[in-house]
Amino acid sequence: MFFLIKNMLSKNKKVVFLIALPILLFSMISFVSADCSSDQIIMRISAATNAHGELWNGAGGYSTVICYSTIFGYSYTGTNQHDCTGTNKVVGLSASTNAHAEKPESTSYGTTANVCYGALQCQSASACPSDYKEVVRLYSDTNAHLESTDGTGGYSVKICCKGTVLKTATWTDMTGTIITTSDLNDTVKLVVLGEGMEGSEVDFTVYKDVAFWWDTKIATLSGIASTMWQANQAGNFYFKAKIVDTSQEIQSGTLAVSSSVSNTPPVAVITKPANGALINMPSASVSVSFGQASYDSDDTSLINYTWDFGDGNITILGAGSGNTTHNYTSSGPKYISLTVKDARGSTSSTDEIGILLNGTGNDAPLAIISNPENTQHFSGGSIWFNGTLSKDDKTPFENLTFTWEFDTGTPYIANGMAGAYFEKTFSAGDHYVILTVNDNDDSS
Ligand SMILES: [Ca+2]
Ligand SMILES: [Ca+2]
Ligand SMILES: [Ca+2]
Repeated sequence: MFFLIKNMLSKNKKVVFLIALPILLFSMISFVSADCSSDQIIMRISAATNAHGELWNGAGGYSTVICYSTIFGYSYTGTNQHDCTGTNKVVGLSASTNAHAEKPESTSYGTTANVCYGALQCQSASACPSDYKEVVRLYSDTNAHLESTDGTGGYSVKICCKGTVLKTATWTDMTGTIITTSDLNDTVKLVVLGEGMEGSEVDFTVYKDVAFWWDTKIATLSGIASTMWQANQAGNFYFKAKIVDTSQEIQSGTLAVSSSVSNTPPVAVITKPANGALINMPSASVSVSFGQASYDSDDTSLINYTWDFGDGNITILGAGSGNTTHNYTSSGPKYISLTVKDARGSTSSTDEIGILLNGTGNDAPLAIISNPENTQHFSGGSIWFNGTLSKDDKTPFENLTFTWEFDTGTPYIANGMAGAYFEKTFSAGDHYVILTVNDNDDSS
């Protein structure tokens, strides 16, 4: 058709035609690059189906481009994206251009012309798992022609890849609520979100924003998608997060830390079972229900509950009721403690109770000091010691021997109520006391 026109045209018109040809070529090239910039090209294939393949920069200049940003819906921002890391192989090629392909699990082509990209994790499948994207298809596992994901050949070996990309970096409180301010000594979370990041380790670096000078590096932390930092100085802070072994880095917004400490620690309260409860254990195990009514005066929620059941088992519950059950497989006295943490990372002091699991044999007595409380402060005067919640499975209370050992002076030893409840005077300073209860029946 062009030939016919050429012969029919005058010399002037022929010149116009010769100019039009390079314009046409230029617009074809720019069409491809507008769809996929070269840094997003995973590889090229010679046609939409029944195609040979080449590397992203293969000499064939194949027009069908397998494009990261098109497939995943966002651009890969890391550098050296075409380097092979050992985990980012997409397919193997028999040569750098005009090549047959094999699935990423196969190694018969060696490593000279592997298609690799960014932090992709790829596998072959007949259908891609839901968290994977189909990138390209092969006719067979190896020595195969290729087609694009919209190719018409219906090729059965799908190359399925997961992208990894950082999308957002935010400061949150311990409940995950995004924050831009905190008070001094609050614990905050540094959180990154992205795609395909499951299990990826992230390096976090906290910087202090210093006006008219270089920003100061404050802390280097790491974690899987998030980490925690105690805001231990006032000022404006931001963090950078980088996926380990990749060049992908993202920067957060500002967290303004005030100069005042305002967080009141939460209070742990065990409500069930009652302190000093005797629970019968007629068989080898018994399930005990634990209830709590812990609270925090200035945070809306508690983020975790740490129960120590006194038999070597500890359970940490996340936000929620904080109630739990525990199955004991040994009888005798058990000393249970609860600590809770608030949304700004402050931990309560420990609430403690003791219970006696009454097994079929003779069990050791339960020793409970219900006054004074642990770490209680007194301003002079005498102190009443109360061990009346102590008990044994067989020996009556009046026959139990109470031995109170203090940090100074001789121990106080007496039976029954006289041993469980008495008054004593101390010098100023820190003191401690240890109570031992003996059932005079081989257990204490
Ligand atoms: Ca609080
Ligand atoms: Ca018993
Ligand atoms: Ca006993």
